[in-house]
Amino acid sequence: MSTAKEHKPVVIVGAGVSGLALGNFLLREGIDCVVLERRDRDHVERRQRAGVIDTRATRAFRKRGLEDRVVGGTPVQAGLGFRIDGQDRWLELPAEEYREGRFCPQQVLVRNLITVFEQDGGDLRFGTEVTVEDIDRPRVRLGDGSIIEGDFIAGCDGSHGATRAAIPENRLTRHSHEYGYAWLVVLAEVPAVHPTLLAIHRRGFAAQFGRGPTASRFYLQCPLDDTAEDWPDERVWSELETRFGEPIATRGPIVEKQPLPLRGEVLSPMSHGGLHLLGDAAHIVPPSSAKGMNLALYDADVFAEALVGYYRHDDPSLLAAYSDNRLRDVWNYQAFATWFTDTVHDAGDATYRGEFRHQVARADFERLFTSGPANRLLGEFIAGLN
Ligand code: RFL
Repeated sequence: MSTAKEHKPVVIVGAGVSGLALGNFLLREGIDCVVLERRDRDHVERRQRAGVIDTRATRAFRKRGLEDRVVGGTPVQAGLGFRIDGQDRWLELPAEEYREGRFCPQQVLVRNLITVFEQDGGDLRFGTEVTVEDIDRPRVRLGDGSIIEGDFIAGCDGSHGATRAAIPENRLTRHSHEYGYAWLVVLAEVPAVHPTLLAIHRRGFAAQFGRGPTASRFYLQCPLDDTAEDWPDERVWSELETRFGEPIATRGPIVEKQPLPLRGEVLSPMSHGGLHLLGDAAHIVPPSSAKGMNLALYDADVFAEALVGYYRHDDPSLLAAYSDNRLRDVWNYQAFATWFTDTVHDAGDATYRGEFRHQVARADFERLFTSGPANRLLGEFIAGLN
């Protein structure tokens, strides 16, 4: 086993959106870093999840001259398409805040980030499983036994990664929330008829999101103990048709089907000695809020600024404030995620949380159509500008 040792100022663990965005941001600033990823390139480039880069995240790329090279896709619509008990209702949202967001599947963003990072001379190593040896004097071990020491470790390795696991339990508080239901997450080779459609129905929430020209993500609210075997393809299609109140135009192959319990989580603080957490390693929001990928990008934006202060201006204050600043923002978006998720689910199937919550959610939902301030607030959260 090799005992080779190298030094990199910033050791980034994980080549998902947060790690790759951070790597690119640092490269633009001339700050040396390495991105270490345990999976192979093909796996990382094919992983399908989010579909929208919001206005604030788009701006983080633009201010560094990366928007044209990294952010693909068409502008998002200035509103949300709902189908409530089979009736269409279009919720118009403030157009100016939306204009800069893009429909861009996560795997397209990741592919572009990898390409740009490599074109610009970045050090990116796939197939490299990392374990963290020390977070106070930052030091990681790679699968071949070699060591990399750094000034900082950026923990960008998701909720099951090695960096959060390296933090002693007595230095960390985990705040978590279970929503009490799951989504059956379905990926199908079917073009999206509607770019985004959210169905509120007595049988449960359902949604469809386009994922590029030939694929769609469908989501079906289901009980926590449901398994993929409970949902043969025929049941998926017929339940979607019931909740959407229309036939599915094309029933293409279903390529992925898995239940995902909806939950929220925040790890506090996000900084521990030389280790700083970003993205899902630090916080989880339910996919219903469409904020997980975007929060990961906000973290990368703020952490990169902090490192620029440290290395270029000899000013460690932003780094010292990173955790507090990010946690304030993360809780704000957890508040949005909780409210939005509760509202669109409780307004449908009352069997999970009762008729009282159902009526409250219907009232909350109606306010979005009748109150300018409520409508604007939703628009700001969706754009990432609140
Ligand atoms: P990632 O993207 O999971 O990347 C973490 C990377 O770390 C690697 N890794 C390691 N590498 C080296 N050594 C180790 N020991 C390692 N351990 C792990 C992993 O292989 C991986 O490559 O985390 P990051 O960067 O924090 O990004 C977070 C986002 O990916 C996530 O929040 C979003 O995908 C969440 N999400 C959505 N976000 C949105 O903004 N809008 C959406 O519409 C949306 N839809 C979704 C979603 C997540 C979903 N799932 C599967 C949970 C829909 C779904 C179904």
